[in-house]
Amino acid sequence: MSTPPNTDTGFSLPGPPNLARDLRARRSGAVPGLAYRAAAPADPEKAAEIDRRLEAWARGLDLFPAQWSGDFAEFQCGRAVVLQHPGALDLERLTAAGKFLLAENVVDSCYCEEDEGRGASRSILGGRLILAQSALDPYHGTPALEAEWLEGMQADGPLRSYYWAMKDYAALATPSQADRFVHDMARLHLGYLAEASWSQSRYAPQVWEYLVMRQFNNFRPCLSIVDTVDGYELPEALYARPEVQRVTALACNATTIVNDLYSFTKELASDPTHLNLPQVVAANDKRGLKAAYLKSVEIHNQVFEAFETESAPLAALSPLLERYVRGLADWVAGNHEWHSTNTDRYQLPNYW
Ligand code: LA6
Ligand code: MG
Ligand code: MG
Repeated sequence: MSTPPNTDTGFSLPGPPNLARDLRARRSGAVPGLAYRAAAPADPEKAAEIDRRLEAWARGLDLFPAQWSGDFAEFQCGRAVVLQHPGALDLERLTAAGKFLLAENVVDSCYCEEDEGRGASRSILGGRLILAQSALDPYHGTPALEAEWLEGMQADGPLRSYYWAMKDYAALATPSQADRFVHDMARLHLGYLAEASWSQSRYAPQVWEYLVMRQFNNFRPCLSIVDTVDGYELPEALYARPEVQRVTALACNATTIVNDLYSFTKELASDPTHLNLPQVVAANDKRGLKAAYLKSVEIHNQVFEAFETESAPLAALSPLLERYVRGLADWVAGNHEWHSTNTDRYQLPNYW
């Protein structure tokens, strides 16, 4: 990682105003000035095969009504996991990652995001999420109550998707890897609850408070499975070390701030009060959305650079750690590529 990351600064020297250029919305490509690494290109055949498997799985479990099929295609789940896991051992493991990605987005969409019109409601979110957590982290009690729980886990698409995705993952992962994932999902659900609570009470967080919430409402569960998908295990004793936890969190935070930057216009259009980093910076700094957006790019870059700087000495410690931080870096790069090219879902603001 000795080469500098890409930073298409996009900033030009002052010159005569170019009205035509200023009026043109900048619709695709990477955010100017954003630090990122190029991802390994995704094999379209592989992505299409994962999508076929995921769509058949989703249909078999009746995860969503037929009218959402277009949204499934637009999301490009297969392409996402192929980009994010270039070292995947096989298609089975990529499909397991895809099932989680799909399930996590079904839960986010159906339980959390009220403006998406899929029945999400903040006031009942806590009760829904505790049951959803149990789809991953089974209930233990009397045989009769366990049978009721099992039946309850089939009640809706979000529960079915979590339950069946976890069954497949647990068959591929070690018990420690499966347990690690369960805990990262509990963190995600805690983040969802804080987001909903602040939205309901119209709380305007400080930037650091927002980023704490976003460290939990985060892509971390996706990065939590990089070793399983690549077919090895980073043992718990290494994973738990504070410096490994720190680079893991930095990678997860960089990649989640990337979502805030790419989904900024989508979220502004659907709900002008939707919290994301540029919005929170704007509310705190009171210098407008454009200045806030550019400052958010800088915050991202510092987090991204800290991940790169601090993961290099860890990679030098052991081949397992080298493989693990490479898996994190691959996920960050692949996720950036997916966001920057998924122009059906995300468009950039006209700030450059
Ligand atoms: C997506 O952000 C995100 F970061 C999540 C933690 C939710 C999905 C969870 C996974 C994959 P957002 P957008 C673990 O909810 O911008 O802002 O695509 O999604 O609508
Ligand atoms: Mg969300
Ligand atoms: Mg977003």
